[in-house]
Amino acid sequence: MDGEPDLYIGGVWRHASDGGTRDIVNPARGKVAAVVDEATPEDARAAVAAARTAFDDGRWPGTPVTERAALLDRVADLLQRDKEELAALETVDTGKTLAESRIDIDDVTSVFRYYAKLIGAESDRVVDVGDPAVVSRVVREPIGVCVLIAPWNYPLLQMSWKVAPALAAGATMVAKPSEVTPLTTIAFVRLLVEAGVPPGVVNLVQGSGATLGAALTDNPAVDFISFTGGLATGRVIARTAAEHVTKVALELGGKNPHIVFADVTAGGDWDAAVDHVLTGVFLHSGQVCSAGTRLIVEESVADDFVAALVARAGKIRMGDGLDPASETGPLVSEQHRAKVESFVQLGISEGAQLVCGGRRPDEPALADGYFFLPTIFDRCERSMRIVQEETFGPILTVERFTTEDEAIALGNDTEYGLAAGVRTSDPARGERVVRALRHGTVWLNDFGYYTAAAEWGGFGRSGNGRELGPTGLAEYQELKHIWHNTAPTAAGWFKG
Ligand code: TXE
Repeated sequence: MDGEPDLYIGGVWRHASDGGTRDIVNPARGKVAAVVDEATPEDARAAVAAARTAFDDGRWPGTPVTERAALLDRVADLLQRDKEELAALETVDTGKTLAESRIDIDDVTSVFRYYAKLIGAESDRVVDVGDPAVVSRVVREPIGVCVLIAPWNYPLLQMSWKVAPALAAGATMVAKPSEVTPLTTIAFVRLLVEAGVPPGVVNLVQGSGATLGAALTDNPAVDFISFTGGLATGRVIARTAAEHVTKVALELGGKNPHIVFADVTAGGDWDAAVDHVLTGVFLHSGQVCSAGTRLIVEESVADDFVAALVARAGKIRMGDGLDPASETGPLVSEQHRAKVESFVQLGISEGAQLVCGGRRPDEPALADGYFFLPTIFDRCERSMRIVQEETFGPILTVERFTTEDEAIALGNDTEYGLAAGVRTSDPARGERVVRALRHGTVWLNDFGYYTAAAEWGGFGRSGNGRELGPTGLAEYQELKHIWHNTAPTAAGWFKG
């Protein structure tokens, strides 16, 4: 950034080996905000090799757990010290509002604090094998060299969900942020260095996935790949990793249902339901893997519910995320907006009824950014591509149901399975429906919340593996069973 080297390999900040750079665009203004180094495959291979050396010589896996935990806590302190700076950088890079970026930095901090505590509390499992002479225990060891690939919608947050448990576990790593949004990850790695991460333990390369992908994933020196991104890329990575039998964890987005029963009027929670459906889909202009993009609403209240949504969607204030008056920002890039626009055309051609948005805003002040209005399609059918495919934009589709079974069937009619929401005033129905839905996170009378202590991940093609929680740490660990015979005698199996 600004002429400083941005690649961090083997404890040294470097420019790209071929001197290449990339322009990073502020999506609210359509202007270049920074120029960063663009790694070559040679740089990526050097980063993996550095992580391999740092793992194999034991400098991090051999560091006592208490020291690793203390380092994570120091990182958390530094994140809070630099919170405003990091939040502003995230806003410039992604377009999200400053309020959202600040929440992201707090989340990242809490993830570091959580794993600092968790790693300190872990203990070996003693197994009784029925022989007092044998001490048998199962211990956790770091998995080795990890490649951490993150997307552009929550750049620092998603990278930290990987880096924090990897560091806690004693693994070494190569971090590759999205080439669209690398700025906060570069700043974050500087904080890791300041906190005292030894050379080679965390390495950073940024650049196009298509160019760097093979060097990072088709590489026998890598033990684990944690990827968050699109389904198509996830498939490529899983296929490539299979060649080396490299363990892979994938978070590949979703097409998440938000089911609203007519009884939401009964308990007076109608307004909360409307509000959560609205926020669930239009926050960060829909660029959220768990966005509630499929409204599945009971027929008897559907017209009123959609009317209430349309009224509020029309009032959402779009603007530059740095402006405190903005409630939501632009799409991340011109290319991504073009993709969202093609989905709108698709919805119209499939016969869905466009009742709101579907175009760019008129305000001249927004003309240079990649803004797109909150969009609602009513009268959708489950077979439509606009209902089944992830648009990753501010597009809500509306389907209607008449029975609970039908609502569940619609909610499960997706190849994904990341998240779902259910709104009902009937707790028994709520529990029934929540248990019947095949999604990794299900919110009952709420939407969008998560915590460092609870697992995050998907069923179906939303991926495999989990982040956060104890399982998010276990991803970065191997289990080893140690059988120690303290009084060995001959087995006597062979008599000769
Ligand atoms: O993602 P990619 P894209 C979905 C969303 C979006 C679609 C495509 O629907 O429209 O994915 O977005 C790196 N080997 N999500 O194209 O390509 C890439 O450089 C190794 C859902 O931007 O999956 C970036 O760092 N890495 C998602 C990361 O993969 C490769 C969030 C993600 O980019 C690579 C974002 C390769 N061959 C988009 N190709 C979610 N789960 O939240 C690319 N990359």
